[in-house]
Amino acid sequence: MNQHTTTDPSQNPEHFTGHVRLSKPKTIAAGIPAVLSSAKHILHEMDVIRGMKALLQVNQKHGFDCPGCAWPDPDDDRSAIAEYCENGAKAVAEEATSKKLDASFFAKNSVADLAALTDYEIGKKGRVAQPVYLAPGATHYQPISWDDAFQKIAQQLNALASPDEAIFYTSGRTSNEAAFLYQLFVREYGTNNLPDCSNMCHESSGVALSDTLGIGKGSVTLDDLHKAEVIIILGQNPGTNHPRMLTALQKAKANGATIISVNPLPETGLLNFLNPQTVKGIFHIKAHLTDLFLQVKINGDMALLQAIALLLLEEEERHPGTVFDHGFINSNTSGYAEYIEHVRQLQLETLADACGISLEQIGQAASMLMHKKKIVACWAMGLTQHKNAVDTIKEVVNLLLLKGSIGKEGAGTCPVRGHSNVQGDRTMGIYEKPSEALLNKIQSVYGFNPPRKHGYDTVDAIRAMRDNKAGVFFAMGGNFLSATPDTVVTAQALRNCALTVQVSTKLNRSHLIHGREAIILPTFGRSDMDMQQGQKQFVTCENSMGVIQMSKGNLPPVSPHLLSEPVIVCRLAIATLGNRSKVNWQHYMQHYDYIREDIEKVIPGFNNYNTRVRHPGGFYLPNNAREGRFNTTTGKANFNVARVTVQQLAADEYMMMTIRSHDQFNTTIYGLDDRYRGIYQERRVILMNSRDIQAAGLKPNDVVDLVNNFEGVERIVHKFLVVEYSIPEKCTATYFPEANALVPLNSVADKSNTPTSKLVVIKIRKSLEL
Ligand SMILES: Nc1nc2c(c(=O)[nH]1)N[C@H]1C(S)=C(S)[C@@H](COP(=O)(O)OP(=O)(O)OC[C@H]3O[C@@H](n4cnc5c(=O)[nH]c(N)nc54)[C@H](O)[C@@H]3O)O[C@H]1N2
Ligand SMILES: Nc1nc2c(c(=O)[nH]1)N[C@H]1C(S)=C(S)[C@@H](COP(=O)(O)OP(=O)(O)OC[C@H]3O[C@@H](n4cnc5c(=O)[nH]c(N)nc54)[C@H](O)[C@@H]3O)O[C@H]1N2
Ligand SMILES: [Mo]
Repeated sequence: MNQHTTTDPSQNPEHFTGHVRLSKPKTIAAGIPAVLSSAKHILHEMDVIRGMKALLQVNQKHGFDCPGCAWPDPDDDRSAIAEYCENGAKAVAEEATSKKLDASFFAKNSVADLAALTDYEIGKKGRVAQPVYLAPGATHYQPISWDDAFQKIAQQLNALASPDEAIFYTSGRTSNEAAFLYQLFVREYGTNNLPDCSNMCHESSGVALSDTLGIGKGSVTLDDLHKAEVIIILGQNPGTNHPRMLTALQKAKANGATIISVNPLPETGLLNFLNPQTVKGIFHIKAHLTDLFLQVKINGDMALLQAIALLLLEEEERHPGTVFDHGFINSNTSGYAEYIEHVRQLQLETLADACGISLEQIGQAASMLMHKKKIVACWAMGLTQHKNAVDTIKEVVNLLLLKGSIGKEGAGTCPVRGHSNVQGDRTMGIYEKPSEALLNKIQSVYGFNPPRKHGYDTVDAIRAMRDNKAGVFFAMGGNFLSATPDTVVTAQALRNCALTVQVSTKLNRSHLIHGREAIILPTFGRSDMDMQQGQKQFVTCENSMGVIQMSKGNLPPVSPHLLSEPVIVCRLAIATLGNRSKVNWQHYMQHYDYIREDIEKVIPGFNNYNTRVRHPGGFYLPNNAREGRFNTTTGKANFNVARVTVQQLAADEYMMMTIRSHDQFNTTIYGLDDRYRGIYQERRVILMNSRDIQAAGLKPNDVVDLVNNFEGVERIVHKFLVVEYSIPEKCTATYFPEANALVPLNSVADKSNTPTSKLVVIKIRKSLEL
């Protein structure tokens, strides 16, 4: 049998910190400890003045968009002192650090030395301060001029047998301006190989919502959330990953909303919240958020939703017209009869078994929804990263359609986005499967014929590099190696390339696992001041609710040798395409207003872009589902029929979900504590149910190895500490990215090709070597 083990620099070193401390999970999120934690992270990275200057600008109407999550800012009043959260402060501290990596750092530290560090240690080194180059066979990165760097990349790109042998990845922090230019360059160069982090994130939401509602984005505004009667939150941990959402939930509660949370873990922020930005919060008056917590089994959501639908149907049949919104269903939907026929066949007990929720609690959830008409459903990675993710999200839509809860105030879909501009990057055309409409528009505006063949998404890009079908890998941000599944396979894929290039703010493991040659191009982050031709520039971003806003950094960049992402793309395009190009790249570098003028010509919804985006608070993009129109193949909102499947497990097998701790942003590890879950100073942990620990002959604090076996390949990660936790039996949790080596490349969601990072089947073995 093939074996993929992890004693390889593509992984975090397999050792413990030796300082682990466990306490009871917290019952209340935020409050004063959150404020203290923000201050600690800021002061660790920079002096007080730089720190305050940065924080006072976060998410202000004339400031910069928080480099953390994509949660929207209030349209009206923003807290004058700080419209940010603890984890936003950590994101700013991490980015705006005054530590920098110059030539002497790279001369002193070999690539192998750096790869032997943990992700936490690598990230704390500081900002990359000038372009660096790793020659074939070299052990150290060395300085390179920008011109030489662009020449080397251009040469390699132009030497490929076909443009389809190059891959251009994007992470989700890239601004609209940079993203638009990047996809334009890539398409003029000749390929649609534009994988992005969305492929691993909300792709399943995009596919499900496009099929059912005709738009791959959520439909609600922040105001809808405030006005909802019921909010269901599935597979999301807002207390950690979208802390400002708690303020919106608190406001909704004050207006009378009921909140139902569906999660295998009793996540702290979902249960109770102390708002540190209000007087009540400071005086410790907590807001109780969740009214009903359903501790579902991993991937039990579809069964739960169908069980609720069955109870609603039974009541509707007893009292016709009291539960379902027939007016809405008749005029706006398609597939109702088939869907109801399917629900009628369902067995409540079987569904309850499949999701692990008692009949009593399912009944409570159904009665909370029964006579309500304004429902918002929020979800994130707990729904999207499963084999049946697309169908599960369609099941969420089914429920909203039955209740007429779409296209009206206080109701709708709320897939809560991850990276701060991941939604905007898609709007700008970062997509391996571009629409014909976009390509035709590019052709008519620029006069070149963009390639029509669809490109590689993230999983297919890894396969192509693994199989030597691609030779140049270029990343606009992100940490491809550590964020993707099957780390050992991805590492080999990157090593197969002739050249790997990373446009980055901070050092990460993707710089250390590289192609035959490698280049790091250092760039501005959100908080950096961007001057071009003596004029201060701003960029724009789209948040989770489709609001376009400007973002203007105000901190002096750590080094004079950084270039902005838009300028990097323009200079790369000039170096690569030369006279072949029909695009005036010089013009775009002079002032970003010129980029926005052309975005307006190509992308729908951006009319008067330069004027409207200068209005404080920006503007909303059109959203057909919000307006109650459904641009689907049927012209209506579509019900979907799907069958529940239950993961079969042998006696010694478990389901494992890979989740985020409170001290990380994806692969950037801010610190080693997961404060809300009561786990301190150690990330190599596996959360298990106490009965499972006992049945497996283990004890808390035992050291175990985790093994996945998929399609005849064994994947192993060593040395994880067993932690007893409130989680359903047969369900376990580890942190991303330490456990990514266990996620099989071929284990993906149907239709969206998203890796199934929330359900990996594992075995747990006691470690032999301690
Ligand atoms: N501070 C901080 N903020 C972030 C990020 C970060 O890393 N740190 N990442 C950003 C990004 S890119 C994203 S996509 C979002 C991620 O935001 P989340 O989706 O909240 O992140 P995860 O930690 O992956 O958490 C998934 C949640 O789903 C639950 N879950 C897992 N499997 C299931 C399941 O089968 N069913 C149900 N109902 N629940 C399940 C887990 O217990 C966990 O609470 O956050 C964004 N914001
Ligand atoms: N097992 C498992 N795997 C997962 C997930 C999971 O839940 N479980 N979640 C998935 C999800 S939801 C996502 S979104 C992906 C994330 O995948 P990525 O977006 O690729 O990863 P990040 O860790 O967010 O990238 C961090 C790096 O981005 C660079 N960076 C930061 N800011 C900027 C900037 O402004 N410009 C540029 N050019 N670079 C910048 C820094 O160098 C930093 O090291 O991971 C996915 N992988
Ligand atoms: Mo994400």
